[in-house]
Amino acid sequence: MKSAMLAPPSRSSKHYLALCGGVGGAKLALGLAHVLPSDQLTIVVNTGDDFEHLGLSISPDIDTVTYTLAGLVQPDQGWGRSDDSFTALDTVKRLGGETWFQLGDKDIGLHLMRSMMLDQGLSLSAVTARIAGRLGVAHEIAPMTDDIVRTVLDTANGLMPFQHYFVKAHCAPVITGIKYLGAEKARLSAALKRALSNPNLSGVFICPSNPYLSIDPILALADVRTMLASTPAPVIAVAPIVGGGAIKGPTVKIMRELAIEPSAAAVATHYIDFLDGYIVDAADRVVLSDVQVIPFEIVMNTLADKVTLANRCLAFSDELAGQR
Ligand code: FO1
Repeated sequence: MKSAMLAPPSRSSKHYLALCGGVGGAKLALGLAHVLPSDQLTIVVNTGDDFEHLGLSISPDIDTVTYTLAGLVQPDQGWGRSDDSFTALDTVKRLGGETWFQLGDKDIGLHLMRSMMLDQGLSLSAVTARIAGRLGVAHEIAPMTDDIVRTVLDTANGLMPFQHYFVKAHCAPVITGIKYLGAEKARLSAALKRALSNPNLSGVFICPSNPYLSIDPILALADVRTMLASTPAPVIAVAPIVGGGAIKGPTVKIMRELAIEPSAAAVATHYIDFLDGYIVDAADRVVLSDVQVIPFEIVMNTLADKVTLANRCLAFSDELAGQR
């Protein structure tokens, strides 16, 4: 819990930062984008899942957030484009290429453009901003870094690249550790640095993404944990676990394998050096000294759920700032 507190800035000058991964995080990011004007929100996305595949530069979490905010995401799976076709991948299969990573035709169009712009020397930040703008997203979506960081899993069979573990192997291998290769030397993206040092920063929201696979790569960047611990803005996390089960994905499996009790409380403890507020499901009784915990409906199925939770996050940040 931080002690240095500033008087809250006037409403119109407030700025907020959301840190997120893919599907779960994108839901809260969408809610925040619905309730905040575009100049008051920066969404910084994990790039540890990025990889080069079939000659393309793929940034799955950035694309999930972008498609979600653009209203283009495939709604059942929460990633990829809605109404996509797989003609290109059929050809890849016929020619003996790898098809374990589902790339739709519309999605491939985006990856072609990203790959070309990166090859031309544009930064991932510039490419992300250009794509989001072209798809009609007004809010700022930025990678955590323009440098290369790659999440790899330590398994009994050696190190596995993230997408090989997550998609190709369906998260089945038992993991003994996680590494974020390149993170210690990677520089923060301009958007992340700007948001964290913005004197009007009024709240940082850690979205309900996988703490170890999606948020930790961001926290592994030099100085991010220290900057979160020292910002006068309240830092609030939304639990990715409800009643001891992950809302989505392998969070609980990973926690067990890393010998961490799979609970909402354990996730808060993971963030304890910078956390001011924690939003949990009413089923989870979490008591933490120096962190205010509030129960709320955190499972977001509908747009209304996302907007309601986003509004609660904003009100909570006001409440915490007001207590300082
Ligand atoms: N996730 C899967 O489980 N299977 C896939 O084939 C898959 C393809 C894919 C293509 C583009 C994209 O942007 C995301 C895609 N994802 C797929 C999601 C992604 O692998 C993960 O959800 C994230 O990396 C974890 O946040």
